Amino acid sequence: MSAFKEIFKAAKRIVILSGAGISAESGIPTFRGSGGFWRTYRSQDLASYGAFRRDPSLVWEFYHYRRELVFTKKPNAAHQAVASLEAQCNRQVTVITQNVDGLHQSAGSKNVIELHGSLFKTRCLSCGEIKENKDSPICPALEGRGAPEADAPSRDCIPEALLPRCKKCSGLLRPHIVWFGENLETSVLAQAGEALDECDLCLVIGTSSVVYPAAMFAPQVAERGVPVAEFNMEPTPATHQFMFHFEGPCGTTVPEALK
Ligand code: BJW
Ligand code: ZN
Repeated sequence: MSAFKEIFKAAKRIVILSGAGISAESGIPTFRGSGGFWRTYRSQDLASYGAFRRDPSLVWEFYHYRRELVFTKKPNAAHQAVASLEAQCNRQVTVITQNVDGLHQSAGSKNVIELHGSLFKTRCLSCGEIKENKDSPICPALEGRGAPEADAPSRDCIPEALLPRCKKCSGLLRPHIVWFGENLETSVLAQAGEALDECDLCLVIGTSSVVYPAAMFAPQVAERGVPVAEFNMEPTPATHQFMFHFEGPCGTTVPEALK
């Protein structure tokens, strides 16, 4: 920790790459842990365009559940420590998050790149319009739906006409989230690339480092000799490439490292 703190004190351009683990202590389940199921589905089963086309009602129930869950959650000490870092005006801090929950922004972080989109944005399948949407519920037909338990009673599909629709052209809306097999937005990737190329310290918080392209960001930074510190409950496939690994709940380890 003392070696890290020396480097941290001198760093001027810091990138924070976060994943689901940073929100775990806020009560939001991670993807690959034991809480990674919704009913009997893993996120890979529902987070794809194919799944949405096959059963938009089921996929919207899944996202409705997660939106409503996040409405009840607050940022934790790790999000707050990251936000306080940005508030110190002598350095440039960029948060690159894989999370779609908006908790970095709720904690006060301003310079946030959302790599995988947001639970609180929709995209129209017909006209392409992207809009912020914090309605609760997102449409009347989803009210009371989305129970996560494996034995939740099965209910009829919601007809497409009653799922979230575009106010401009009445096309079907989808969550503005990057699903498996979809490309990340070019402009978002470019912004992330610029911050990663310029940083002199990178903190990797609560990600399993298995989903690409985000999984290669920090190893690439480490390859050009920049210190990378990983904060995780356990080692990941990328740990051996990093200068520091702080094991434990990031709600404790991150504030301790950044104070
Ligand atoms: C704690 C903690 C505490 C817990 N404190 N720590 C190259 C090679 C192989 C495959 C591919 C490749 N390039 C692309 C692919 C395919 C695919 C991919 O990577 N698959 C892998 C699984 C193998 N990638 C894509 O499809 C991407 N698209 C793309 O690259 O397009 C071009 C292309 C397509 C196809 C082929 C080739 C090129 C898009 C990826 C989009 C990811 N989307 C998801 C779902 C979003 C939907 C939603 O939210 O509903 O995003 S997947 C899911 O994983 C979600 C997350 O953002 C992402 C990362 O997960 P994360 O954040 O790391 O969470 P976990 O749960 O995995 O880990 C939590 C960690 O926290 C753990 O390590 C815990 O220990 C730790 N932790 N509590 C500290 N308190
Ligand atoms: Zn539209």
